Amino acid sequence: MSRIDYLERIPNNVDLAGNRRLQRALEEWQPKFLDWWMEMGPEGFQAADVYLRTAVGVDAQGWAHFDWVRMPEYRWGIFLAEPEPQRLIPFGDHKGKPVWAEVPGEYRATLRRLIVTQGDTEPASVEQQRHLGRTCPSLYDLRNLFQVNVEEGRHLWAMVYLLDAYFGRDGREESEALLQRRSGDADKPRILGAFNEPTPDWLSFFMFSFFTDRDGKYQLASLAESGFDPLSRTCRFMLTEEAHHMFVGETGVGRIVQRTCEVMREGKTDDVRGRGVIDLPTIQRYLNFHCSVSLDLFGSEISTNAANFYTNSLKGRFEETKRDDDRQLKTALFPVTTLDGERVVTRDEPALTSLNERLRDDYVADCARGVARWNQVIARAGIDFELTLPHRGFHRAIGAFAEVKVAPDGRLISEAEWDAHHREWLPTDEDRAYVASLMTPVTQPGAFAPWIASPARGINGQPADFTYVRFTP
Ligand code: BYC
Repeated sequence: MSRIDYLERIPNNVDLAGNRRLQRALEEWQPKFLDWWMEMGPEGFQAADVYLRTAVGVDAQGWAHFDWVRMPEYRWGIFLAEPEPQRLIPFGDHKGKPVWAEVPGEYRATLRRLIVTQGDTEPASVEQQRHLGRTCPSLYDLRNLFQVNVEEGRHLWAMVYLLDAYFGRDGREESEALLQRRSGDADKPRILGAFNEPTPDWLSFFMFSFFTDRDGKYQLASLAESGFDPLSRTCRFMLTEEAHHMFVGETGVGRIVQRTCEVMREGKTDDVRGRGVIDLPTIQRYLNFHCSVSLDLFGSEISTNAANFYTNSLKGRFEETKRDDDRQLKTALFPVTTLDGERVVTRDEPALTSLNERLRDDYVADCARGVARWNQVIARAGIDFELTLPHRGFHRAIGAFAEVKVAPDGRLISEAEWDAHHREWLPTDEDRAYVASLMTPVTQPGAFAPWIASPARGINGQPADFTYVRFTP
């Protein structure tokens, strides 16, 4: 397997030492990144020793090494998946030609925009989560939060490498700007909507990791098909890390659901707010919120941008190489759920301009599988309740549904009906205050906050009472 050189100031498997100009650019950016990390990264824990995994190779097997690290000393680096020999462009107008090792001049601006948009989400999520350590439900969860955070930091490095290596001065300026924008800032916000929403509590964090990180999976998988090979290889390795983030989200919500169900059974009641756990309707409202803002991240149903990304062989479909159509889609159609006047309809649209929607479909199907697993937890407890994904038109700010009000069940409704009912569908101030009231930190090894079940197993096979984070006195 291709080892990563850890003797370098910036660990990498891209022979940085052989490219002095690039090495200098990245070494100039490194202290700025660290300043950003100290200012905007996990608050209050920069001196703690955390049991973190670090990539030591880029193979699917055995790529991670676990050890104690202070987060500012984490070895953020540049890791690309191994090149596929003789890889050919899998789709679009350039299908069948050798992949590009350099940026084609005519696609420079478009590619830069795609890479910046992706890169911007990574520091944004760290900023959104920076206060959560203070209210961790356990050392196990605290460690998982920090693992996610350092890896999002590494994903920023991944995009900055592409910008600095392939986009010259413009790229270096973009790399600086990625450290300047701030999640939720009125003057210099992050680019995409969901990354400006606060993540105030751990239920939000787990929902974000389930829904929003999963958008990351689908966007990265589409970019991993790119004809621009360095982008493809970068995204392929990022996907390996991303899987853990979604695990954190899915098992986090699953453990909350499990604990709630236990308390419902013990007390033979669904009125559990007085009993220190999060009631299922509140979990549903958080789900509705995070699902809908994440659906927005796929862009409009009909998008000429998406068509151009595909036609230019820059951004493919999910699992593009497994599709057995012509992979150019010039005459193909795709069923798109959208608005027709006052009605929600599904109608055939040109496949090329529908690519955002197609990716959203793949995403929704994946989300549904996770929700079904949560419902198994509820069913096993013998409780008559089902969590459901809201209709894709619900609470949207991007695309056709942004213009109208849609109920979670997909009915188009009036403003008055929305006003009368939205408190049943989205987290209310009371919900958020209640969830916040449960967020008291638990830091004894092996202990868990009363609103969340313990995990099925420890990280890297560690025992239940393992001290995942050591605080310095
Ligand atoms: N908020 O043609 P349209 C992750 C803009 S998450 C604000 O439909 P397009 C992660 C759009 O930019 C994955 N603006 O859009 C997860 C466009 O502006 P311009 C992130 C939005 O281009 C957790 C205009 O509206 N990766 O990795 O087809 C933790 C017209 O829209 C939004 C990527 O996003 C929005 N939600 O599709 C950490 C991949 N949506 O160009 C990390 C790269 C659209 O007219 N990005 N707009 O000025 C893309 O592939 C595309 O840019 C998008 C949008 C899918 C985002």
